[in-house]
Amino acid sequence: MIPTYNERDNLEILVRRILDLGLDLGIVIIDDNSPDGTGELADALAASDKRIAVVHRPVKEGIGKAYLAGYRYAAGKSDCEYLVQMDADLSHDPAYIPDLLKKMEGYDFVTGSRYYQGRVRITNWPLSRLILSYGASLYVRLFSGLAMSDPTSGLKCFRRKVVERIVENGIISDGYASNIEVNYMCKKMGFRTGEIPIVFYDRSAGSSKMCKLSTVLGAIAIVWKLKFKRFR
Ligand SMILES: Nc1nc2c(ncn2[C@@H]2O[C@H](COP(=O)(O)OP(=O)(O)O)[C@@H](O)[C@H]2O)c(=O)[nH]1
Ligand SMILES: [Mg+2]
Repeated sequence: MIPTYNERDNLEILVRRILDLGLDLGIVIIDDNSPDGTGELADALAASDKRIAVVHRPVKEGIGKAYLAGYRYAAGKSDCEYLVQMDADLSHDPAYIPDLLKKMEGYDFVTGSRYYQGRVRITNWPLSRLILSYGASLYVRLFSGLAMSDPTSGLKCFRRKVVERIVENGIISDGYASNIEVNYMCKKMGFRTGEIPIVFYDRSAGSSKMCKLSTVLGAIAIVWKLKFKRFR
């Protein structure tokens, strides 16, 4: 599952690299009516290969809602055993997909961690972005009790039963805090949670959609909101 907003220069390269893995998989692209034509490119890719599907959302409502649309799509697919979620901007190397799937043998939910065992593996990020991300991971661990080295990572793999439970419970966050929320939810629902180390490559094409202020506020708030949420 790949959420996209203005990723025309990255999407096709990513899709080719995923398909070149030779795995038994399908790709679903969740596009929020990108002004740069990413949605049309996704349609053209889907028309050329039946393993590719596109969910078009009429307006940009944030990555949390886009993720939820992808989870809904996967939850309804009886032939979907695992769902891998990754960014479109080539920050998440598709070569990690086999590693995620291997790790899933003993887990229900696995994340790709940029801070595995305390070592930072990120290329080309400005220091301000690294401080924000690492600070968020410390904050989340301290106040939510989540024992994960990278609770804001967007690279994740779920068993379908986990995705179904997420859909049933819904997601409160609109933005990037949704990654924290999903991790917390999986833990609260009692799923076995694992991690693999990954190197995160900063995007070389297009631009980040993350607004630092709203992400910080969203991350601070979600940890406390979730303490009061009951999960089904
Ligand atoms: N569908 C959709 N995708 C989004 C939205 N915001 C971000 N994305 C996608 O989510 C992924 C991560 O966003 P990105 O801007 O790279 O965030 P960063 O890597 O944290 O700076 C990329 O594939 C984006 O295109 C959104 O509102 N809707
Ligand atoms: Mg990115």
